[in-house]
Amino acid sequence: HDVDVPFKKATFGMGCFWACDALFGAQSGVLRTRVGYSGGTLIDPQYRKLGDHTEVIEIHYDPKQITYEDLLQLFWNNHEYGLTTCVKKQYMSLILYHDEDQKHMAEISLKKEAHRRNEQLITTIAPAGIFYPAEDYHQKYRLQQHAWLVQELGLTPELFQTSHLAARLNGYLVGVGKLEDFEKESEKLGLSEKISSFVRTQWKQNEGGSL
Ligand code: MHO
Repeated sequence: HDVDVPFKKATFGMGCFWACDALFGAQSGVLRTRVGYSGGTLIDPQYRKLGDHTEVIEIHYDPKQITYEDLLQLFWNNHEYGLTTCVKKQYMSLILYHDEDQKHMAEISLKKEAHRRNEQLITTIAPAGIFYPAEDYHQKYRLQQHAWLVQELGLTPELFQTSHLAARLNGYLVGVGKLEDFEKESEKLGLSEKISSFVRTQWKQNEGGSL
């Protein structure tokens, strides 16, 4: 279920975290993802009591396969409510950096993006603080809509936050990533033919749709 290589973390808020989870989960170089609440001060936020927190995704990535710049590009291009209108804090555009390099790259990329769009962007860049994982039912939300799949793969609530396989399938099922990548990795992931063909069909049905 997991891939044991050195990794870095990236944390972004860009709208409802279900969509981000799917978007990043199927990018090559992304090892695992989890969704949660961060950026605010309330202790132990919950979905129904978020306080000043934002819905965010925490990505673990292999910097040899995907760069922080690549992740930032996906960030800029996939906001649920755009980059210019203020939305409530729950869905704000937020980059939480994990080190000075990330801070620097985020600042440069914000400037470039604002220039390219010729607009003032509302994105906030801040240091990553405490990340509170969201409730189990929010993790790998798209995958969890297929109970039989969850069962056949032996996915537990804990694995929803740590499993490489869960992250990949959660994206592929809604048509994210490349089908050829899926074909290449389906064997490595140890998927049965039944599961592979189901994922393939879902990918084709959902490709290019909303996440
Ligand atoms: N529009 C979504 C928001 C959920 S997301 C976890 C809904 O159906 O409630 O904020």
